[in-house]
Amino acid sequence: MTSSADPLASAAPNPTYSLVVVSNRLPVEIEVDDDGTEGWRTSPGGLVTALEPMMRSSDGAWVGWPGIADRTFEPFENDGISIVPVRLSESELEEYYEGFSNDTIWPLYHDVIAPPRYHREWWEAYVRVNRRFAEAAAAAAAPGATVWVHDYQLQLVPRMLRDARPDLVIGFFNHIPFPPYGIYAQLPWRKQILDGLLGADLIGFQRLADAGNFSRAVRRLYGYPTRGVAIDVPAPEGTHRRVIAKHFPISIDAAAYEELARRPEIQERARQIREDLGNPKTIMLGVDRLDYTKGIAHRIKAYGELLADGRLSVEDVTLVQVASPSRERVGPYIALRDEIELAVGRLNGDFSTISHTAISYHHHGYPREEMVALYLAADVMLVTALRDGMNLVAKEYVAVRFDRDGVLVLSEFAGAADELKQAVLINPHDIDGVKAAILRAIAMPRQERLRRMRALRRKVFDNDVAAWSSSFLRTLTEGAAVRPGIPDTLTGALKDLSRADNILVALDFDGTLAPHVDKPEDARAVAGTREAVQRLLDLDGVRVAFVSGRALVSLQHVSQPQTGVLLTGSHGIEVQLDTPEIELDLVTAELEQLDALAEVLERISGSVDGTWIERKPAGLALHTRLATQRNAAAAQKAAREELGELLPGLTVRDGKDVIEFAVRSSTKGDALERLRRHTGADLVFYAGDDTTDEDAFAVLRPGDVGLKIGAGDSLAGYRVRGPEDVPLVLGLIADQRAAVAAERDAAAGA
Ligand code: GDG
Repeated sequence: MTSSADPLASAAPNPTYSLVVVSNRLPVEIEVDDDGTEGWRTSPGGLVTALEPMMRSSDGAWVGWPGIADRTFEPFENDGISIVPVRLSESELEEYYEGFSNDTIWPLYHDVIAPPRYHREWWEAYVRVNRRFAEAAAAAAAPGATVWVHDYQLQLVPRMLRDARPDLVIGFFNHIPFPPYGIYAQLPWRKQILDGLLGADLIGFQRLADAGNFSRAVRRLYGYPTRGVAIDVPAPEGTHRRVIAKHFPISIDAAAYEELARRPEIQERARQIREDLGNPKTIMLGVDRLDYTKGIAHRIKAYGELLADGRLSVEDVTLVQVASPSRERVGPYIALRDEIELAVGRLNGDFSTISHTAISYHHHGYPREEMVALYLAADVMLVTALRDGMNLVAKEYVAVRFDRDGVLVLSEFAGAADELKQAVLINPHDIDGVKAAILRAIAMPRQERLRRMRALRRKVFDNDVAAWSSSFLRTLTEGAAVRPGIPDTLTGALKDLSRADNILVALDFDGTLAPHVDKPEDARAVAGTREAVQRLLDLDGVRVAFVSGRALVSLQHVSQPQTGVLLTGSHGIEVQLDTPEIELDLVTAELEQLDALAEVLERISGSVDGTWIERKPAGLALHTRLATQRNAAAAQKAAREELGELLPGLTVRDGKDVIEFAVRSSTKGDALERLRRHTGADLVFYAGDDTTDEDAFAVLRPGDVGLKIGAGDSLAGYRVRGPEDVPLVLGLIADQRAAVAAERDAAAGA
C-alpha cells in the first residue's frame, strides 16, 4: 500500500514521458483497508521488476487498466513510476477482455485447443478499447518517445499510435504464441490484426517459430516482401517502412527467486511441506493458472494410469497441483474447472489412503514465498502445456534450485523448451511418453540430475528478464526504428565537412546506393543518385568513390559510373583509380588456393537449395539469401568447417546472407585508406549498410563523417533509413560545398 493519504486523487506530475509501457493490466491493483480506505498495491510481476529501473531512470509511465470496472482514476505516481489508468466499463470488460481477448484470440493463438468464438460485437469493443489505450499512450508520450505495447489484448494499438503520432518509436511484444497460417486464417479480422501489429517498428515474439508464423501471415495476406526478420511495409509516396519481427524469449528475475529460496524461513517451510505430505520419497508438482492450455488433465491422466498400473504407489509419490483461479467468468474455464476437479476427485477416491493423498489439489493463488517453498520441496516439476508462449513456472523452478537438484519435465510445446533443452522433454499428447518421462524423472540418478540442472540454471541466469527487456529495447531504439528523413545532427556535420579543402565522398553500392535485390546483377542505384553524384563531381576539391565487396567488373556493370568516379572492388583488392585498367596482383600460390576454394564451395552450394556462388578476383562468396534459414546456416557452417581445415589461412568475412572467403585479405577499411592517400583528401564522408562497411567506419578520423544506412549496430556516427535517403544526403553535401565556394569567392572578391 502506498503511503500517501489519498493516492487515487494525486495527479501525475509530468504530462509527457520518454518511455511509455502499455499493457492491459497496470502493475498496481486497488486494495481496500478494513476501514474502507482505498489505496494502491504494487502487484509484483516479472515485467514490472524488469522495467522498473528503466522506467525510473528514463521518466517512464505505465498505461493500463487498474483491474476494476466503471471507475475513473486520475494519473498518479506509485513507487517512482507514473501510472496512467484507462477506464473500462463492465460491458467492455465482457466483450473486449473476456470475449475477444480470452475467448477469441487466446484459443485461436493456442492451436485452437478450445474452439475460438467469433462475435462481431466483441470485435467492435476490441477496436474501441484499443483506441482508448492508444489515445492514452499518445497523450502520455513525449515527442520522439519510445512506446512499448504488450500482448494480445492490444494488437491494434501500434497502428493507431503510429497514425496519431508518427514521431514515436513503437515496440510490441506478444506474450503468447503466434499460430501457423492455417489456423490464423480462420480469424474474420485477420488482416486488421496484422495491420495493427505492423504499426510497430519492432514486433517481439517468444519463439523463432512464432516470428516465422507472423511473417508468413504477412506475406500471404498482404504480399509484403520479407527477408529474415525484416518486413518492408509500404509507406506514403512509394517509400517503405522497415518492421522487424523477431523472437525475444522472455524470462524471470532469476536472482530474486534464488534469493528467496536461500532464506532459512523458506527452506524451513519447504521441509514443513514435505513433512505435511507424509515425507513421500517423491513429490511431484504442477503450478498453473487453471487454463486449458496447460495440459493439467493430461498430467493427471498419466499419473492416474501409473497408479492404476501399479508402477507408482501413493506410499512413495504425491502430486501437488496448484491451479490458480483464472478467467472464471469465461465459458470454457468454468467447464475446465469442473473437468479437472472431477478427475482429481476420482483419482483421489480411487487411490488415496487415510495417510496418503494421491493429489494434493489447490484452487488458490499463493504468495510468492509459498510458491518458492513448493518449488524447493518438489523433486519433479511437471510442465505439460499443450501450447504455451514461454511458461515462466519452468524457469522459476530452475532458478529456485540452487542445490542443483530436482528434475524438470517440460512440454516441447512450451516456448521454454527452445532454451531448456536439458529438461526431460515430452509431448503431452503422448500419454505413454509422459508416463515414461515421469518414471525416468523419479528414477534419475543424482549425478545426472545435477548435471542437467546445472546446465538449465546457466540458461535461465544468462537470459534473465533484465537481459530480455534491455535486448528488446536496444533493438527497438538502436536498430529497428530508424526515423525517416535526415537528422539535423547529420546536416550540421556535413556543413563542417564541406569546409575542408579536399573531400572524398566514398560510397558503398549494394544496400547504400541500391536496395538489396535477390539477383546481384539486377541491383541498380535509386532514382536521383546519378544526378547527385554528378553534382559532386562537378565541384572543385570533391572526389567521389564507390567502394564495394563486388568484383570490380560487376561493380562497373551495376553502377555504370560516370567518368571521374574512383572504383574499388573485392573489398579493396581491385582498384581503378584514375586509370583505364583494373589493378590487381595475385601470386601463383594464391591462384592455386582459389581453385581449391572453388571446388569446396561448388560442392556445398550444389547440394543446398537457394545458395549460389559468386566468383571474385581473390576469393569466392557463398550467397544464401534464397535458402531457408536452417539450410543457410548449415551451408555456412559446412563451408566454414571444411575450409577451416583445408585452407586455414583464408580470410573469412560474414555479410548479410553471404559468407566470403578470400586468399588475400583486404577490407573496405584498407580500400578507404588507399582512396584517402590517392585523393589526398582532408576529410572523408563514408556511407555503408553492411557489416563489412564497419571496417571502413573504423578507420574514419576526427571530422570525417560515417553514415550507416538502415538498422543494426554500427560505429558510424549518423544513420538514415534506406538508400532512398542517400541522394538527399549527397545533394546536401553538394549544396553546402557550393555555398562554401560561393562564400569564398565573395570573400576573395571583397
Ligand atoms: C503468459 C503466457 C508466458 C501462478 N500461480 C500463482 C502464481 N503464478 C505465477 C507463476 C508465474 C506466472 O504466474 C505464470 O506465468 P506462465 O508463464 O507460467 O503463464 P501465463 O500466466 O499463461 O503467462 C506464458 C507469460 O505470459 C510471460 O510472457 O510465459 O506463456 O501464457 O510467474 O509463478 N504466483 C503466485 N501465486 C500463485 O498461486 N504468487
